[in-house]
Amino acid sequence: MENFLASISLVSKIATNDYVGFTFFVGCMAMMAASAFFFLSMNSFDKKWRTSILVSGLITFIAAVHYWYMRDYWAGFAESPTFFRYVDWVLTVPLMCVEFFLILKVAGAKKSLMWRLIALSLIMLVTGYFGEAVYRDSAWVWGLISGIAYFAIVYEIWFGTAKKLAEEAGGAVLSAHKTLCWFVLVGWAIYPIGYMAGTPGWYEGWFTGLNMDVIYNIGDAVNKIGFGLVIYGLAVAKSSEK
Ligand SMILES: *C/C=C(C)/C=C/C=C(C)/C=C/C1=C(C)CCCC1(C)C
Repeated sequence: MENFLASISLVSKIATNDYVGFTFFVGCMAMMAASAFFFLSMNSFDKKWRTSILVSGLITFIAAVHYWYMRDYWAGFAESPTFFRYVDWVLTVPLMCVEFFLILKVAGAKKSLMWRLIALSLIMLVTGYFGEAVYRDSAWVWGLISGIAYFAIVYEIWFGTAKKLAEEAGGAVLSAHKTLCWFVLVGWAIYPIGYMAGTPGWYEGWFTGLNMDVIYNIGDAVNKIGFGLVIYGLAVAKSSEK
């Protein structure tokens, strides 16, 4: 009877040492709370900033929905939900590139900057998926290609056109841009660590004891919610200027 109830139950147990299950659960809740926060605060800002806050909310909302599924998937199969993970990223990381464009629009950012960042992010993620899910035996090669695309993004925002535009805009836009640059350099660097912890390769043993999903879950919380809060802070600063 008990087994029967367990098999039809909508809730699974989470063991006290199941850090993956725990971080999926908390991650899901945090993404939901962040989405409610961004959406509900939208109307208190000037029209110009509402789109940026909306995109912040969409990023955490899309993640919340994927975390809902990933939490369930992990509870049911005790396997990494790699497919859902990458679908989430393919939708949310390009939106983070859109955020860079939106805040730099005041300085005359062109759509080509946005599309360049989006294209690089898609190369980074699709090659990462190949290494993690399809061609695991050559994971390091795919990881390397992905890493090159990642550094191209870092270069563009730290030293390229995006940087010049941020300098032209100055003030709060420049300082928000700088903080976002740090998120991409340090916060996004969490992901290749997770990748190396979870795929076979010559780097095996570097990160033993670390779990790929736990690392990805921490990375997502830091980057998606943190990124959104930087944009929120910028909108607050800009709306109180006048
Ligand atoms: C909200 C999700 C975010 C910000 C995801 C970012 C993901 C990355 C920066 C992933 C990067 C990777 C590499 C640089 C090399 C190895 C493969 C990846 C895809 C894990």
